Amino acid sequence: MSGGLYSMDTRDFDTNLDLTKVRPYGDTMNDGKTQMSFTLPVPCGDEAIEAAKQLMKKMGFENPQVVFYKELTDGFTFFNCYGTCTCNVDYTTISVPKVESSVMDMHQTDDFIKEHIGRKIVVIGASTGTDAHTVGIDAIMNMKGYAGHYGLERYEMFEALNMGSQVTNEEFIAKAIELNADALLVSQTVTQKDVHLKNLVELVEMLEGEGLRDKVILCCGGPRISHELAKELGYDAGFGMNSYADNVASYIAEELARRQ
Ligand code: B12
Repeated sequence: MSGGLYSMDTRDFDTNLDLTKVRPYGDTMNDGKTQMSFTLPVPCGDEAIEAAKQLMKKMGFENPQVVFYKELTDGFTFFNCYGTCTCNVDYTTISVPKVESSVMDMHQTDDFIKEHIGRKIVVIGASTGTDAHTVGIDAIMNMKGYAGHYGLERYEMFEALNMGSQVTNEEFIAKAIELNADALLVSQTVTQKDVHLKNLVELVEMLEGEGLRDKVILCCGGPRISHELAKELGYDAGFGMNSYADNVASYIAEELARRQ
């Protein structure tokens, strides 16, 4: 152990931690304390609070407490609850599929592309279908970037076009053909009634129909997207919360180099 107290993992001190039986904690290790929030379609009042507590019990929480509640509108109540979770998971057996790529910063990626590809990479991005959320795809593509990570438009070795939101799969594919795109980036935020699945799968099928699927690197991203889901849907890679242009830029550069 080096670096003194501040660099030590505080978990090293707790002898009660068993990674084969992990559960939430609030005050002391393994106490199970959990915060839950939800809305019930019932009027705000004592009966609503009792309903929330009973639901917490049915969900398996011991000692349920409502610590905050508020009427959202007539007939709807929002709750914050605390309860004790009694189950646990074996953290040591968990394995999550991940995008196989290193994560380089903008300059390293540009240098990698110069050395291994020798030309600019053409990338098109859009929030497709009925999805009107633009902030995610902007975060990845905009010149100014997001949270201190420059977007693809800022990269010297990417030719990046952000088509915005509510772009149909037809328009998206037409643009990919017109610009001879190397990589397509799809953003999906709304997942209500699984609309994202339908839309993402439709794009894959249309690309296959055009004979284009194998000619492009196909990525999707959004708050409810995982790499595992993306692969299941026929994408090359998926990027979820806390991903930045660095992640997808590094992946595209390395994947294109692999395919050459
Ligand atoms: C802003 C917002 C809106 C704005 C959007 C404005 C705009 N120009 O984008 C407006 C008001 C228009 C809107 C509308 C709606 N919204 Co809205 N909205 C949000 C809100 C508050 C923030 C979303 C956001 O900007 N996040 C910030 C960005 C940076 O995060 P991100 O999208 O996750 O992106 C990151 C990663 O996911 C990833 N990423 C994203 N895309 C991609 C793509 C690639 C290729 C890669 C590599 C990475 C990547 O990188 C990003 C940076 O890390 C969320 C709630 C929330 N707090 O999250 C609800 C939310 C997303 N909206 C929601 C809903 C339901 C709607 C509406 C259906 C509401 C309605 N009934 O009308 C409509 C739908 C409109 C439509 N047709 O799409 C729900 C979605 C629930 C669900 N799972 O389906 C949320 C979660 C709110 C909620 N709790 O109910 N919304």
